[in-house]
This record gives sequence, structure tokens and C-alpha cells, in this order.
Amino acid sequence: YSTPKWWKEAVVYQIYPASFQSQPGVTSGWGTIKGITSRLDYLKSLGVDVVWSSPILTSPQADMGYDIANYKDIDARYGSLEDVDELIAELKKRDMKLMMDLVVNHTSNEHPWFLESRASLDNPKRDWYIWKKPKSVGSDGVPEPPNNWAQILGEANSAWTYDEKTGEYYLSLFTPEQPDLNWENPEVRAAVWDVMHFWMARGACGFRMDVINLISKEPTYPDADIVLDPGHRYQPGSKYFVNGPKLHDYLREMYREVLSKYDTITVGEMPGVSDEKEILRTVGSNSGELRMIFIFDLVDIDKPNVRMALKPWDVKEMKSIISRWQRAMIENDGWNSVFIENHDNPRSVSRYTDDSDQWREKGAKLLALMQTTLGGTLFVYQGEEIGTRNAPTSWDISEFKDIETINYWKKCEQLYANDKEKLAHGRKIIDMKARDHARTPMQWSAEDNAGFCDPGTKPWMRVMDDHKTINVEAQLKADDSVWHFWQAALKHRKEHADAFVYGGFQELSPEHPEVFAYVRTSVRGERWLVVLNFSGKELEWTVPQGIEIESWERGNYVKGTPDKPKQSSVPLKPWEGILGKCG
Ligand code: TEU
Repeated sequence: YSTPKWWKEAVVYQIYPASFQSQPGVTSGWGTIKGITSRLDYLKSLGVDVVWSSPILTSPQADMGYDIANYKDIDARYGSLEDVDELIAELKKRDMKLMMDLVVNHTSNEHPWFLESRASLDNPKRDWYIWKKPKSVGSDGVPEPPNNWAQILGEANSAWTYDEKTGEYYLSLFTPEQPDLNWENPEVRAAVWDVMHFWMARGACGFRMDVINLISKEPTYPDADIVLDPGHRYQPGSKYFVNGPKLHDYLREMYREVLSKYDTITVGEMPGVSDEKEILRTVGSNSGELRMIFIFDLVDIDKPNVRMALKPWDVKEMKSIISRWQRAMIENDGWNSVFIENHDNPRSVSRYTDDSDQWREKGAKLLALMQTTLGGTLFVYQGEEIGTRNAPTSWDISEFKDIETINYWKKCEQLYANDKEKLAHGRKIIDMKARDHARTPMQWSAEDNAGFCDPGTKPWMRVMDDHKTINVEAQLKADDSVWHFWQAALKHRKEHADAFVYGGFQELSPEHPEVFAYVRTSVRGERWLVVLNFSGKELEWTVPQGIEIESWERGNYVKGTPDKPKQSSVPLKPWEGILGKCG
């Protein structure tokens, strides 16, 4: 049983600031910081302790703020530093905290550091980024990139961008607008520590660290040896920059220089790593690196090699991923983050359950019950608490605003111009996986623009038509809504944190193809049974030997105590989830 800490019990709510809440008088159609502040009572009543906002710092918004041009100022679209001070003060009044998004694997290509770096070969900041000579100059006189890595967002181009002025390429793993910083350079690291101190001094409680496991690259920059798409020139080079050779040195230095001086919450975004030992080096209780990371095995369950692709999966696989990480962290004194949504993934109710009008509510509650009974720090993504679903397949492609989707669609059109079937498959991938699904404006009410921005202004991204029926206002009024289910489930989790946050985990019936069942045990020996039917079928779940059900406590079908037999088998309705107490 892990030592209690505030950041373990905290419920973190992720805000995507462009799409959360605008404010009166703002005509840009973007959410604002004042908009966030105006919703703090709402978040408090849901049960939120920590607000994590995706980036709000000065940015040309090539990748929605994940391209930062000034680490110490606020993007004018969102407001000002004073607005953030006010937000932090208002959070504090409510006993809540603000976690910043730290994006330091790369900056914007408009950051002054980069402008200097690209100015000349001998600029003092030249070495702050990763510059390389072209591999060769082709017979057509066109310089070739230093290696064959593909850019991550959309894979349409090289991960290297050529700069005419000095005749060299710079590494830009995500997009050309996001040049990678050179962490080998101690000046760069010192500049990052300085930014972190700046935000801690201003009252932040910690950081979510964007792709923090990509900061150390294999210094020889070899060609990628996987061929994803034989028709394509560029291939994923992740092997050479995911958890690279100096990652742990850098994280320990960060801890020594910054994090150890405060009582922080830190969560490292670490896509592409799934090795237990490697992860425990970062999140083990005495690692001196980070409190926890985002492990992507679950949200990447349908990901072969790149995100914009599809791989078949089933409930058994989903169960085994969750159980694996529950056990790995509990048994080895590491720490989990519990999440199934964020701004880079489709909506969970559409992805893991059934988002039809008939089943959406049950599915959303099922996922809420699951997450609120798993061990670790819980992350809820904006809109998840009302069961927001994916954008409809009827949307024109022009409604999708994310640079990844746009690049990916460009690639599809280039590669599959004459292949209708493949092009349709590309569109299907967008309908199922585009990051845009998580980025539609928050559905506050049934009014035009859903209460997200003034009815007279044009939101930066289309509001979904289903806000007429799926919205916060309606769900606050209805006792049996998804929202109220979340609120009650979060409260229950906190009241029994010793079992649900810190407790032991034992999976039951791991071979069952549809039912996910597990027992959570508290240090005092309390035992809770969770039974989740991940199918649209009625089923009968056989209670394994040794499990004595004392009472059923809650479920997603009835309010209050589910009416179930307590003996050898339990009937389950489609997408039903129930929580019981064991003897
Ligand atoms: O995302 C990292 C990223 O590449 C994700 O798409 C990740 O690969 C995926 O979720 C797991 O397969 C972060 C930010 O969250 C994203 O919005 C940015 O675009 C990206 O970094 C670049 O800063």
C-alpha cells in the first residue's frame, strides 16, 4: 500500500482552453482564461481538485499551443498573466490547484530562441536546436534530409526541415513549426528549469510534461528501419528518440534543480513506452524523477505504429492492459495515472462502448464506474463528465481543424488519389480517431453555440448538433444523468480512497470475453467488487469461488442499490456496471 499524498487522491480535470468556455464580449470564438475562472464552482461541485489546462502560453497556434513562442506570457487569445493570477487565486479560494502544461521537447519556430538559432551558423543559440547538414544533394540539386524519419503529426513529410539561409536541416519531430530543442546543451536545460521556477513561483502546483520522453535522441541519428508504407519516403524513427539514452539523467537533473524544491504534482506524457522496468525508473516511489506518467497502452489499443491507423482489438485485450498496469504499479511501488480521454484521442463513450442514443448514457456511466474504482491519480477530460461523443461521420472534412488530421488527409489524397476504397478507409480513420473529436466546444446548454461562446459569434470549431440534448445544463437538472453519476462516483472514490486510490487489485475471470471484474482491497481489509459488462448483450456472470458478495452498493442502471442476487451468478444487462461489497 502506497504512502498517502495529496497528488495521489486528487481528481485532475483537463481543460482544452480553446474549447472550454469563452466570455461575454469576446468575438474570436475561442475559450478564455476568464471563461475557465467563471466555471470553477461547476468543477468544484463535480469533485475536481486540480485543473490542468492544455497550453495557454503565447503561441502562433500551429499545433493549438503545443508550439510555444514565449514561456512567460499568455497568448492574447486566452487573456493575460493577470487573468492567470486571478484564476490561481480563485482556485485557491476553493481549495483547488492549477497544473501547467510544460511543452519543452520543442518550441515554436517563432520563439526568439529559434529565431536566433536559425540566424547564422555561429549564432550563440545555434546549438540550442538540432541542426544537421543534408545527407547528400540529389542529382536534381535538392538537398536530402539527414535521415528518413517521418514527422509525427500526419506522417506526410520528413521530420527534418530545410533552412535555406544556412543550408542545414533542423529536427522538427512533430511539424516544421515545432523545432526540437537540443537537450544535450546545458544552457537549454537551465532555460527550462528557469521556466519551471517561474510558474511554480506564480502559484502553479506542478506540470503535465508534453512528450517528455522524447527529449533525448540517439546521437547518431540512424535511419528508421521499419517500413510502414512502402510507397512512402519517410518512416517512423521512434526507436531512436523514445526514452533515449540520457532521458533519466535529464529527469533527475530536473528533479534536483526544480521539482525537489516544491511539493509538486508531475505527470510525464510518455507515448511509445511500455516496458515495466523502464517506466518504474521514472515513477518508482524513490526514483527522483516524476510522480507518474501517462502510459498509452490503453488509448493506443487500436494503434499499429502510427496514430492515424486502425488495429482490431477486443475487450479481453483492454482488460489485460488495465490489469497489467494496476498490478505493476501496486506491486512495485510505482504510481498510475488513470485516464481514457485527452485532447489527442477520440471520445471514450464512442470508442470503448456504444454511443448510440440508446446506450450512450449507460456506456458513459460504465466507464465512469471503472475509472473511479481503479488505483492511481484520476484524470477526467472536459466533456467526459456528460458523456460527450465523437463528431458525427456526416461532417464535411473541412470541419476538422487539427493539423494532424489535415496533414493525414493530405497524405491520403496524395497516396490514394486513384483508390476510392483506400481513401474511404482514410476517412474512416478520421471518423474514429481524429484528435478533433475531443476538441469540439464544451456543451454547456441547448442554446445556440451551446453556451460556449456568444450565440452571435462563430466558434473556432463547429459545435456539435447534439448539444441540444447532451449538455451540462440538462444533466445538472436530471438526477440520473451521466454528470450526477460521475459526481457521486467521485465522492464515493474519495470516501474510500484507501481501497480505490491506494488499495490492492485483483482481476477476476480474466478469460471472460466481455466482463471486466475485479476486487479492490483496502489496508483495513475492506473488499469491493466491480463487475462491468463491456458488451451490448445480456449476460450471466459466474461469481468465482472465494468471493462472498455482502451487498450491492451502486450501479449504472438504477439509482441506489442494484437489485441483484448475491449468490453464485449475477445477471447483467447491456453495458451494465455494478459495485458491491464483499464479506
Ligand atoms: O502529443 C504527443 C503525441 O504525439 C500524441 O499524439 C501521442 O503520440 C499519442 O497520443 C499516443 O500515441 C503531445 C500533445 O499532447 C499533442 O497535442 C501535441 O500535438 C504533441 O505532443 C506535440 O507537442
